[in-house]
Amino acid sequence: MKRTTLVLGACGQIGTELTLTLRAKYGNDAIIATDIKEPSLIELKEGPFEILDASDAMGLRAICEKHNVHTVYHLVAMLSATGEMFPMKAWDLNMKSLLHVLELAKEKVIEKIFWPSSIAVFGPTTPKQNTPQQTVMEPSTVYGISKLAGERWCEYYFNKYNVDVRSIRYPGLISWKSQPGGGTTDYAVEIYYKALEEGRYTSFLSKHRALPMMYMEDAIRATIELTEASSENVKVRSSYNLAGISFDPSSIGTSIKKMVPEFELNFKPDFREEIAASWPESIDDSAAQLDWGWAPKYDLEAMTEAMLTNLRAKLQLS
Ligand code: AKB
Repeated sequence: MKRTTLVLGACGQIGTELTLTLRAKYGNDAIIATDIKEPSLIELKEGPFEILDASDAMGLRAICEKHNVHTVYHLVAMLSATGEMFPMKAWDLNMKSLLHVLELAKEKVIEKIFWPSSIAVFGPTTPKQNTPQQTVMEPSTVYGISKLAGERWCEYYFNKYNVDVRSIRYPGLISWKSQPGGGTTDYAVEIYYKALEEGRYTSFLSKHRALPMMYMEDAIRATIELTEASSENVKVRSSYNLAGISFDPSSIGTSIKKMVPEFELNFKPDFREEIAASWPESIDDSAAQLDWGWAPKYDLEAMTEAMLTNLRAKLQLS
């Protein structure tokens, strides 16, 4: 039986696009999609799909054995804003599911893992501009604490048990095919929907609150490039810094206005402002550039054009 690739959290913002991209590349049957719920996007059912709670160790093992899984893309997590409402649930889900996958790799049931970390591993004491790969890391959210602990576990399993685990510290991700949920950077997706549907948006982050962000196409490419890079080039086994675009609500508003001149942007910061204020504004990703050749393609203007064009078609707006 051929070895397959498993996506955990295939119905999520990243999981949806990663599953579709991997299936286009390797064929539907080579990619096993799993999630705790049935997919709303019918395309996800065009290949194998299994209902799975990623914190269920036995269920996960059974699916890996049944499908002879080689590589697991672990994309299950409770994000920063929801995590602050349900701290214990966030810790439980984020840690348990990762440790189950690491154990399966240690036992050689599977061979390779991709697991996402986040800019949330950084905190208020981290340098804000051009945040280095190695720096002060004192996260102030449960999500950030769980991601930092996860990074330490990944490096530990690599050093102790030779587990082939790879990871990226994702910035905020912007996509039109699937929506994010429960993150602090979600405003940068909502703003495009509201611009087209209502012509106005009220940002829950303040006008000049800049954050590192990335268009989904770049993020998916980075994810696959790192996972498929030859092992000796993957020198960081905790998680790689990854940079795309850095912008604040005001600049994304200006870029939208160029294509939707009537667009009106207002600001009403809520609890997410404090989370955002604890994160970097821009990221130094020279290690990713050097080790596995990372280079983003999208800047703010190119992303805005892609988002508005694709969303117009998706929402059937003229
Ligand atoms: C969030 O806002 O929680 C996520 C992230 C930056 O990891 N998008």
